[in-house]
Amino acid sequence: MAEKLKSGMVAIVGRPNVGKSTLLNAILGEKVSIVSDVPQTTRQQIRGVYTDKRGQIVFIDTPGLHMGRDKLDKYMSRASTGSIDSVDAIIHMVDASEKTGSEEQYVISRLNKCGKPIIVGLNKVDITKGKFVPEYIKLWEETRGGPVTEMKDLTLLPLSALKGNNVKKLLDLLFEFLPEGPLLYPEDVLTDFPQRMAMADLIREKLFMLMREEVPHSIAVIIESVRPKKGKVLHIRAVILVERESQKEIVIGKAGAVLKQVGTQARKDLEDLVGQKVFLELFVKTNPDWREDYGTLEEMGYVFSDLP
Ligand SMILES: Nc1nc2c(ncn2[C@@H]2O[C@H](COP(=O)(O)OP(=O)(O)OP(=O)(O)O)[C@@H](O)[C@H]2O)c(=O)[nH]1
Ligand SMILES: [Mg+2]
Repeated sequence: MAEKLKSGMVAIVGRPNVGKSTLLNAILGEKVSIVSDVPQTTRQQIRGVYTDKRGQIVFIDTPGLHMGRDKLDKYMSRASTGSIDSVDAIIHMVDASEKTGSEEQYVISRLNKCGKPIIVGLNKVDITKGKFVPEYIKLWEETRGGPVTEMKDLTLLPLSALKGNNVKKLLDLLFEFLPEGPLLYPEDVLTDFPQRMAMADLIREKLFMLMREEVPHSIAVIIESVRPKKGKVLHIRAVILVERESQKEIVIGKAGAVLKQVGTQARKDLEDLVGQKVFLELFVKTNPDWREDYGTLEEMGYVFSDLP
């Protein structure tokens, strides 16, 4: 007789920029969550569904935990810690090529007493062969007051989300922890992230890749309209919000050069997403308070009432 199916939810949490979204994409073999080298790239929970003959794992990619103060920061923090209570297991992602910091301590303090199986994903071992792994182990040991080898709920796993190293092993471990249960989503579902938000995020990813310094955190994208144009072309109209006039100039670039590059790169990804030709129209507007403005945040798709 075939073994019973297993299923459950797994949250991927950690500080910004450690590779959480890269891991989700590596597991799914498709780009579901945007990735950039700018911290705080992911701004909300993104579910990715992995299915094989053993069953199904619903992964929740979360915003990197950090200590910001405005409404968007608070939303991001709730989207991250709020996921901890509703899952069967947790992947605590760390960047083992970088030193630990106060943010790491904060993450561990949130995870410490959650009572769920935790896999510590020691990521980016492809860069410095996990130079700082002992620091992360020490942090957990200090928090718990004992050796990691005696922590039954904690498993350490070196990873390279970028190269895909140990991703299969991670899935094996998770299927061991998960309870028996039916598929939670139809077999062919990859994500439940609303398509408009996925579109906005793809455009934001290109902006993050091209912008430097503090500009990315001042950027948001709203999809204003999506409608079929003549033939098989999909017409997408998007507004890029920035906080200051000076940022507007940077985003547009000399003679529109930056905006043009964003448009070209984003259009390719959007065409992959929707499976048809796309005509992309981009506008840049200034709104100094968007990170604090519920109305604007809701227009972007952030649903505050969905969070605990
Ligand atoms: N060398 C190396 N780079 C990686 C690895 N995993 C992720 N990265 C890079 O690290 C950067 C951040 O990756 P993300 O997946 O966006 O990180 P994140 O944890 O989702 O970040 P936030 O959404 O900002 O919290 C990107 O430039 C990735 O290409 C890895 O295993 N090795
Ligand atoms: Mg991310």
